[in-house]
Amino acid sequence: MLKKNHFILLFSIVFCNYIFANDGYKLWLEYSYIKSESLRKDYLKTIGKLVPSGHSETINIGLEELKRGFGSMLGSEFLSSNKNTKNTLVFGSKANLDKDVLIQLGNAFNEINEEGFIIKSVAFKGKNHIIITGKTDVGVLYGVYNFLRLLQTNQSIEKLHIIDSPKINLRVLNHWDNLDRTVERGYAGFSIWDWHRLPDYLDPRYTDYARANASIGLNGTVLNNVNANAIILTPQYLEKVEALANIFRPYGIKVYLTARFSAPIEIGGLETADPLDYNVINWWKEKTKEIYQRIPDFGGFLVKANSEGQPGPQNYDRNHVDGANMLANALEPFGGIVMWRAFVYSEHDASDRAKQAYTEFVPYDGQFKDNVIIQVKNGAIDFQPREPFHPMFGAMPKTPLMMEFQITQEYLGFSTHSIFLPKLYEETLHADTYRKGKGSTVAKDIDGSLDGKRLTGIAGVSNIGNDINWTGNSLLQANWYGFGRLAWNPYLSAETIADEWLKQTFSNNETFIKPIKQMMLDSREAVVNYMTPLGLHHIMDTGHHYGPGPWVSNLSRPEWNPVYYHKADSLGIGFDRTPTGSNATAQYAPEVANVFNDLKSIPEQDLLWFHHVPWDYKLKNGKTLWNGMALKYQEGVDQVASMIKTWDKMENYVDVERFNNIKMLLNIQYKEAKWWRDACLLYFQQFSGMPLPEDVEKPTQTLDYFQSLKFPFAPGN
Ligand code: GCW
Repeated sequence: MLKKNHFILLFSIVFCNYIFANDGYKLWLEYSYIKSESLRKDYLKTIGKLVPSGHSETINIGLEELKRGFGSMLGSEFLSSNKNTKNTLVFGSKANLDKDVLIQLGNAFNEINEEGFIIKSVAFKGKNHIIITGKTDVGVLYGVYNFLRLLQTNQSIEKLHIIDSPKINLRVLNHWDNLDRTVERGYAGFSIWDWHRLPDYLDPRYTDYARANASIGLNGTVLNNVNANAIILTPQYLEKVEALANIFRPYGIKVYLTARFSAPIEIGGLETADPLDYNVINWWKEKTKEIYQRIPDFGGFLVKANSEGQPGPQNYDRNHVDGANMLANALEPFGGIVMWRAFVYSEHDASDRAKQAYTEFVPYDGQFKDNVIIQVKNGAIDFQPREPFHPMFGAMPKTPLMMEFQITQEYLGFSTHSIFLPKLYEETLHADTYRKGKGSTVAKDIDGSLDGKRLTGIAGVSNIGNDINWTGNSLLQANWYGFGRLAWNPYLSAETIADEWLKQTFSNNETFIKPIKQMMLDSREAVVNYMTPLGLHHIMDTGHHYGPGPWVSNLSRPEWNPVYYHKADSLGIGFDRTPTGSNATAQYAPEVANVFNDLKSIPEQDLLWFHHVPWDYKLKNGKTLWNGMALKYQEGVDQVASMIKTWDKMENYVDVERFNNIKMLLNIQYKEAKWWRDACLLYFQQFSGMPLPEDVEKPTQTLDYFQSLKFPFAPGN
């Protein structure tokens, strides 16, 4: 017979596991029980009965989400207390609201777009109500998640009057997922799309993915890699895509596919993929029709053409406009769009790689069809820890430009390095292009307000895989979250995002929030410091891009070699992109170019991106370039050491599982930060011929050792 203390023991084992085990799967939809009784009581009193208006899958998802959120945050009291109250929480779209309710909302609907929402507290007929509404059911769902966020972050829900709409139309994740489930540049396991078992086996994770995206306002997903495989467009695979689209639809998420330009040859049996060829045009028209028969709200195609060996219109002496417009014509009758990537650089073009996209695209401004949007990476090279904004932003006033950020950390230490990317995103979005005078920020080009563009978009290359916690490192969930929040509103600050993410994901306790928020906000600069300080770039080891490789110089294409980017020699270091060098600065507005060209005005963080300067060049702090650079590397290492210290103090505020996940990864990051520092400084020292300043730790190994390291199985390659 079990004795009383056995029960206690059993209970505490179960209970402890419940409290202390958390694999991170729930992301920011943790809905932790609200510990403050008075806050819980306030919430319970104010919310009252749930009254959905209208019937749809989307409204039902909203209802289930509210029940789940309230049940979990407010506990069983929620179910009992709201029976005896007169208060209600009414949610439904405009068309389904009662007249009494509508009157209370006045003109608010004029202030939102199709995906926007209104959350308002009103009192009438002696009762209090909270209304969550929008023009569409999906708008209502966004409102529901926003309302839940208020509780998750312990905010007041009295006298609510929130009116909000997304500022950007297309808010999409790009999955670089291959059909064999490997993920190009993916560091969180394999692809979550189980193509083999689709369409019959619908992994519950697909629904959880859709929930997570809807909760931050993302409304599109490109399922497959931009280095595309035409097989995704065959009926066998389209049936699988259709199954995913059906799951995502009620969450407001559209499915897009990458279109391999040579698909008419590979799966269509044609001899050419020339975009002006009648049979090719027709093939794409028929293929598009076939897709829409299955998926009536299919979003459209994302295309990487004539880039890094991918086929494209230039194979047939045609140009980007010919290629993009041909696909756009096929999609137009169904309302689909083409996202045509500007990530191009050619082995036949000897000019500075940083100039090539602008040179190839800007002359075509105004020539693309209305349903084409050009997808431009945040910087002109390739997702580096820091890049000046891409000069194409602001430079094509008649062409919609879509931002492409990388959420996965190809050049940023993979999922091992804890870095909070909204700091990087914010820097690019706030950058001023000066195309229409001061204040012409990149964000204003992206949201269309600078030139009155109607089609607007932003894409993030996903960091999601089938690891239990989605992103391999629990802290990196914040980058998926933060990308979504900035896609909704590119003017949000990284600090706000860190604050709300931490509260939803971990705890509202200020003793935890304050130091960890600061740690996140500083983490991006730490990575820049120990990898590529002062404007250095693309010095990662080649191919896999894991770890330092500034010495690599033997690859066939010059611009694949790190030496191409840092140009270190006995005289100095850096890439001269001013008029005395490649003159890439001329692609910016004169106000910006002047700042970059002049050593007196260039921000030091971009110094070596734009200038080749001598080793004894004087930095603003009076130190020589060599000493300053060495100290930056050391600073980066020290910053990671302090991240570890900060995290170690948090043991009592975080469940064991996530605490250890992050702790172990931070320790690896520390090792790798030192590796970066030592390898880069030893290598560059050969050119500077100068000793390391005193405050820089002695290298742990020789340069030969670092150069001998090989990583044949580095992930994501
Ligand atoms: O960053 C480079 C990557 C490639 C990638 C390419 C691109 C999908 O090394 O892996 O290909 O950019 O963005 O197309």
